[in-house]
Amino acid sequence: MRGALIGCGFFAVNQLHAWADIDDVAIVALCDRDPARLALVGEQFGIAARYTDAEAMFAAQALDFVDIATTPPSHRYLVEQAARHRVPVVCQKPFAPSMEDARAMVDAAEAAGIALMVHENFRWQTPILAVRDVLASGSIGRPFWGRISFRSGYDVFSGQPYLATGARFIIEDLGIHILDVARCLLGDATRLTARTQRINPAIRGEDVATMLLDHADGAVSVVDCSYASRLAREPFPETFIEIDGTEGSLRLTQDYRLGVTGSDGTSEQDVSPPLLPWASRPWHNIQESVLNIQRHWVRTLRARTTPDTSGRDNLKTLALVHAAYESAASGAAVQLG
Ligand code: NAD
Ligand code: 89Y
Repeated sequence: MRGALIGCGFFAVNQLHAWADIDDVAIVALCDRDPARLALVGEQFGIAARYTDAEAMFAAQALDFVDIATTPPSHRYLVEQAARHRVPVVCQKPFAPSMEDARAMVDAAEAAGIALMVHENFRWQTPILAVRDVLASGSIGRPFWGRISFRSGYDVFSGQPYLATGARFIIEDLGIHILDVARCLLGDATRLTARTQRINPAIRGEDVATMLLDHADGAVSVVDCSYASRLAREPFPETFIEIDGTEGSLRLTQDYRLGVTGSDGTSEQDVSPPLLPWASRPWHNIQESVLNIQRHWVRTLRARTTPDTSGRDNLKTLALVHAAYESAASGAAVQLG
């Protein structure tokens, strides 16, 4: 499969390493409007076909897919361009700055008959896959309560300086992942209530968010995230999960320990992600999920099936993000359609 990547920034390097690990897939062209970034990443990965303009790349290259790794303001324009060229597309999260843009992107892909997957990778982390397996086994029964929690004091601004300058920060950047994990584990939400705080005075947006979700089948969850939490042992980028079910409970705790209590008693296992050769701690958990989601994309593209985090599916995750900001602003609960 011949792929191209647009946006050779901070995170795209992980995506390029992961593509290189997948058999029969080659990234044959790169695009970035910044010539210095384009040259640096092109040299690192030995990719000679380089473009500063995506239209020129689509016109010149025969592609089986394109991977969009730019920040959200360019996502709609680039996804619609890919759709015009009938090239299947993977697009980084956050899918779009507005629901209107996101719906237009889904419509454009469906009208062109191309696959569209959002690179929503946290649900593909090895420890979270282990939690999904426990739920699927039925050993804790029907989940009725959950907490999905990501609290850290890690300096994300050094690698991603734009995160400090936007009016919105943690829900849009990080909360989106754990809201997606909540959906994936406990099903779609019907109502959301949120509170936000800004603790770090050096940034513009909120860096703490606390959300309460009502799920369609009756479960309730607390989804909370913080980049203002100074902890005894920095857990970045681990997501902690607590789920209580009718027959037992599970707890995913620090250092990737998964405890499960069911009718057979309690067990605990290490569900650490592997350290891939190109990965580095503490990012290796996120980095391995990039490989997992990209493998999923290749499988679904070959089989002509719909990826789990398709553009249409991701509208529901993005709706939770927008509902959270709306609820935090009004103080009221937001009903989800
Ligand atoms: P970045 O700013 O480092 O890189 C973006 C690159 O895109 C830049 O080199 C920029 O020049 C280029 N670009 C922007 N608009 C372009 C256009 N129209 N045409 C060509 N090139 C263009 O950003 P980043 O930190 O790498 O983040 C990129 C995306 O990845 C963001 O949406 C971010 O939220 C996401 N991200 C995801 C994860 C994850 O785990 N899924 C982790 C980190 C970042
Ligand atoms: O951009 C964010 C993401 O998607 O995962 C972690 C991150 O890099 C910083 O919050």
